[in-house]
Amino acid sequence: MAGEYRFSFGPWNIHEGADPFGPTVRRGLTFARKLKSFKKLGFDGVQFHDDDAVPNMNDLSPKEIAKQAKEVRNMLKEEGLAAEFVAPRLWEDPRTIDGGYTSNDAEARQYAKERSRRAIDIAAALETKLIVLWLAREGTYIREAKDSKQAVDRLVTAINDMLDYSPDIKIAIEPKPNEPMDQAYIPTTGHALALSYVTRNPKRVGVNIETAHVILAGLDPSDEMGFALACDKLYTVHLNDQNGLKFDEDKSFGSVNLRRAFNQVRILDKYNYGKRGEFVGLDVKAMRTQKQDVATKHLSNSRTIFLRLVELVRSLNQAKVDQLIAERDYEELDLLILNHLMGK
Ligand code: 3MF
Ligand code: MG
Repeated sequence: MAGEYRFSFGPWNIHEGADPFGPTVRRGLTFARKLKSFKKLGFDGVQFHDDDAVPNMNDLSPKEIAKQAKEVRNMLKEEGLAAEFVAPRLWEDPRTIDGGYTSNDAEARQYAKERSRRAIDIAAALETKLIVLWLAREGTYIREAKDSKQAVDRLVTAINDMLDYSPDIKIAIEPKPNEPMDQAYIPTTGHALALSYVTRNPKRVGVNIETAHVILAGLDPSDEMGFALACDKLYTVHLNDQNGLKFDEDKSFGSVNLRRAFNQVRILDKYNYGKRGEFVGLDVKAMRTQKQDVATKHLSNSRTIFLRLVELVRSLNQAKVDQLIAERDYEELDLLILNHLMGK
């Protein structure tokens, strides 16, 4: 069963444990060292920010960027790994303090456009067609700072530019309702898919659904996945977990609410997610308390839980489920699911 699914994570998921209130608590590992751990942990795919692949890209010409990215592609090949996607990291540069695509400053918007094109070049060099857009700073801290209609028009312009720049790529928007901004312009799957339909080529614009982001929006992750599947737009997922409405926690998959995790796996497995090459992507963070030599368990554990939940999904007595639905006895169905999750 493990072989039916291919798993991915990003190098930022192995990290030093700094948080807004305290410094790093673990040694940093080089990108090359991190790459060595993918296969050992049971992963075949690597998610990239553009500058994970080419760290100093702002100082390089497009040609130099492509050359460095090709070296990374060779490193991946040596490890037997594939790049899953490249995401332009538009939230760290001083020019994008007020956002990239939706900034009020035309120079910042120009930078965001150029940077996105370079991310697409990097994706080509890494041999992936998927671009993820986490629209981190495309929002506001106060309502009056930007014009919301104009902001969405600008997002469409930016996405159209990327689609025109490369006929090969597909774009997966990763919605998130808040953090770092107070209000993000594309907070949910519904917003992302509506945005897709006003771009030049809706067939190439879909979503990356992250469990924690959906929970922060007060919605159900498996329902959001079902929505995207119905629109044939679930290009990838960022599985993790989230304990209520607080900062984005990126906890291990299933660690807060096993039933919620079960239902995500259930909808994915039912509708053959992965059969067209989609990865089961994780976006999980090790707890700050975790010691150096055991600071990748959040990754292997999340993968293990996913696979155990696949078993549970497939061993659920579906005939019984159907019967209880027909009888409209949802109390009994509730108990059936809870018992099943408890191994009874
Ligand atoms: C933020 C995120 C990001 C994105 C990543 C890829 C750091 O909440 O989830 O992870 O997933 O940047 O776009
Ligand atoms: Mg994410």
